[in-house]
Amino acid sequence: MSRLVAVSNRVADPRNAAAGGLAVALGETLNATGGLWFGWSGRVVETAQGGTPGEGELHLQHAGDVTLATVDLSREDHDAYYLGYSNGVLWPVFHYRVDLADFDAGHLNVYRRVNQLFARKLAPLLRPDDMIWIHDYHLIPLAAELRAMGCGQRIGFFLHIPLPPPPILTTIPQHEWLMRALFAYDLIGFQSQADLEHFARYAQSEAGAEPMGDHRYRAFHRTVRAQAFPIGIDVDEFVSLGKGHEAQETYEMMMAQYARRRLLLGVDRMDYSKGLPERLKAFQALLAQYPENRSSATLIQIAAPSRESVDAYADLRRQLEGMSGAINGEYGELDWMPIRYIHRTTSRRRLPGLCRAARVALVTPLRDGMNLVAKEYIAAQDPDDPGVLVLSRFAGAAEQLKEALLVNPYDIQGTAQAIQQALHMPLAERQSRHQKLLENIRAQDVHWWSREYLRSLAESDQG
Ligand code: GDG
Repeated sequence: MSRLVAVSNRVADPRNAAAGGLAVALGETLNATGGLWFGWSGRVVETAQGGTPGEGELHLQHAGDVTLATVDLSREDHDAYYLGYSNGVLWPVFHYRVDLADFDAGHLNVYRRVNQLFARKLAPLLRPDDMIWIHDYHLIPLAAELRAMGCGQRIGFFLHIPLPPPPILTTIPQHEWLMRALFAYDLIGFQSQADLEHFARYAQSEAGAEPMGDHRYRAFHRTVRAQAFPIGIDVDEFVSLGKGHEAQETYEMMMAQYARRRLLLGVDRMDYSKGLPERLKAFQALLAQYPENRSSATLIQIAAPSRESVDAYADLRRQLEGMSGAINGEYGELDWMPIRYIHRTTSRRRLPGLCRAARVALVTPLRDGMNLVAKEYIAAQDPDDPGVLVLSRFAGAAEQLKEALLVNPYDIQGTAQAIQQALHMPLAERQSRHQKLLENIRAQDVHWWSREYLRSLAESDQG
């Protein structure tokens, strides 16, 4: 088997299961092939006033048989590449929020420069028969930069976020350059069929690509294979985390507090794509329309801090604080508050217990590549007495999780009705829905995802 070289904005030690989904997904193959994981070190180096941005220093570290190679970024590079272009243009537009994009040409130049820097640092570490797997929107042009330096290895890309349809994608002033860069890969992976269809439409209408069968498209003198590989979770890991002391303790604490009440749960990064204000409005509508839920239903909303130096995120925080305060003020009782809003990260070891104690999970993003919380909630349930997943039709996960209660998060009344239905769903229906959902997330777990992707990359014709 070829050595796997993984590239992503952030790098984690694959021996640490708590490092997250990607570490688990890539860890197996990285370990088996003595692989290399390359990315930004997470360190920002201040440059002297008036000084030029520094060339990032390369750090090599060993994590068992895996080599971690990371590069520092200067303050200027980090701000324009990470905050400015990746999270100020690509993140909003790819989540259909053109209104939040700041198309500053200077940011694009730095985005390109940082991708060139990564290519320069990575290329000397590569071997001729390596298989390279690049992740996410921060690194779209990396393969093109590597090709320009003469790298002929197989290179695959996986986009963790949605790809919007052409009328939205083409609002990016440099969309042609960006999409042309995708054709430097041998395989492009998307989260959903919808994203793949958007790519195919763009390739045909904007780049004149010819579909060549077997998921292949030819344009810009290169052939690329494009397929959907919905990412999953490590179900067994999450189940066993649920048996741990902290998860059990959390479950028991929640059950003791909510024995007579109904617990609803939302767990998200604080991000405007996650539909948090709409979710609070739907919960408010539930209390207004179905008064039996007053003094009874409580929504715990964890909004883990994220990208706080981007303006849109600070605005969202203020909005959520205002809304949860107003709803609690209007409906709260001496012994009951409708919303428990927590703007802090919760320990991962507690999450399965919290999920298991919640009768209903609200996973209602306005747009989401996949959404792993939906899958974690299913994995954490007691199959004999499972809770109900209310899921946005605009999450990639909705293509797979058909037995969830699918909602349009913009439809506040419709979402409130679905929550009411979830709260009153009979046991037999909860069990049968949960069983099918669990089968689904087990069949397409994170190990399936990386296996399928790497198999397809190994099989794709080069160029
Ligand atoms: C991107 C795409 C795609 C959340 N709050 C806490 C916490 N979390 C954990 C969850 C879950 C993960 O973070 C979030 O994953 P999501 O998939 O829900 O969302 P993004 O972060 O936006 O991820 C997304 C994903 O990439 C993978 O491809 O599914 O569509 O946007 O695991 O449990 N974990 C802890 N405390 C928290 O407060 N410990």
